[in-house]
Amino acid sequence: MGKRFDPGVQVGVVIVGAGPAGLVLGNLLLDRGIDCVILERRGREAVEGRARAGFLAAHSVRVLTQHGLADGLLARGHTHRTCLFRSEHGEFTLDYGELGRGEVHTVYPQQELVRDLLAEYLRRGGEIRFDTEVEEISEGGRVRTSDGTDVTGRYVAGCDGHRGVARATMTAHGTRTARWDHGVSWLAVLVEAPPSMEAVGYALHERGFAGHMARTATVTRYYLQCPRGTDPADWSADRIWAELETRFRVDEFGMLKDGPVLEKAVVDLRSDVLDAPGDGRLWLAGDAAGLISPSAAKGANLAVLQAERLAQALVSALKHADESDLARYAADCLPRVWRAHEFSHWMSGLLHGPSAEDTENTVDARARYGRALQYARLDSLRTSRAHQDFFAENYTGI
Ligand code: RFL
Repeated sequence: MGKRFDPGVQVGVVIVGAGPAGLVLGNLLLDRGIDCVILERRGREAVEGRARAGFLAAHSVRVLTQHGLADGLLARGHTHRTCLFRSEHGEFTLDYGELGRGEVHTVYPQQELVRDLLAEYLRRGGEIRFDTEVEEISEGGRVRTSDGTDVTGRYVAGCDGHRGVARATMTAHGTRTARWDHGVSWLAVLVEAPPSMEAVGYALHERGFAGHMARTATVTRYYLQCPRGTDPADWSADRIWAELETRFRVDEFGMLKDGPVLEKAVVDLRSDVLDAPGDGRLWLAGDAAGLISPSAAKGANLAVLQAERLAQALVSALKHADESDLARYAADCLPRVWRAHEFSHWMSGLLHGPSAEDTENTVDARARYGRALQYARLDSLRTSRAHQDFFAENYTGI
């Protein structure tokens, strides 16, 4: 793909992984005349077909626009400005576009963004090798791949997700990880049906959380909180729709628009952040540097933020032999990363209430306490303008 890569030559940056982080980084480096190669373990079709995120924060849209990467999302994405909370106490809608900093989301499926970024990367003359798994990253920037070739980079950018080799390399060298297990899982479902509401829908229910997120005019994402260890195969389409209807209280609020289930997968809600997202020749961005639970839809947005910062730092290092931006990369990103985690963590508490472990307790005082806190949070959000502004700022911000 692209011009033939010569394994004997040292490149400026070897990028591991062609997700949002790797592809944004690659595009920004090419734009500044830095040579790079992306090594991706999957095939092109798999990379372009992986449906995950959909909500882009205003900051991400600004970065992508500024670097000529937003044509697709500006043409085909649509803005989203309201979210709705439904519970046994009724429902209310927050027009977050009118609150906080007045920012909105752009809804654009991650696989379409990845497709656009890849097309642009190739148009800019970038090299990418699909079906090439990185097995080892050595000191000195040498990267060993599954086909036995070594590729050496002046720098290596680990953009290979939270189970990737880049993170394993950092932790093997003593980098510590701060980690939180939210103790719940979501059955993440994509259905071929138009959105049922204009807003993002959050349903709080004693049977667990349910979520509704628009993707396109014909595809909608739903989430159902489920116990750890749930097998998606146990969830037939009928069971999924029945549970969504119960948790969204359709008897009271009206039916959901149903349709065939296209995809279902279980996501365990876990978050972690590496103390140091890089050192020496190896620098990490996106999920490789930290995984964030999907409660507040921040993951892809953090990936864009970090890729942009890392690109700037690598350009200074490679063009001006100045590594001070690289040295500052962690300090530059981590406060914003932690703000996103703090908000995501709060959202997780709002959406989930007590864990299954608590509700199964015979003495369920802890469960009742957790449930009451959940509703106190919701009530504060429903009634306090100050809280609503704070929510909106964090919900759309990065
Ligand atoms: P990715 O997207 O995981 O890409 C990593 C790439 O690296 C490749 N790779 C390797 N390649 C070579 N050698 C190896 N050894 C390799 N190991 C891995 C992989 O094949 C892959 O192509 O990481 P990146 O770029 O950091 O991007 C992160 C985002 O994908 C992720 O944070 C978001 O999808 C999270 N997320 C959401 N984020 C949002 O901002 N808004 C959302 O609405 C949102 N919804 C979601 C989400 C994540 C979800 N799941 C499935 C966890 C909804 C869901 C259901």
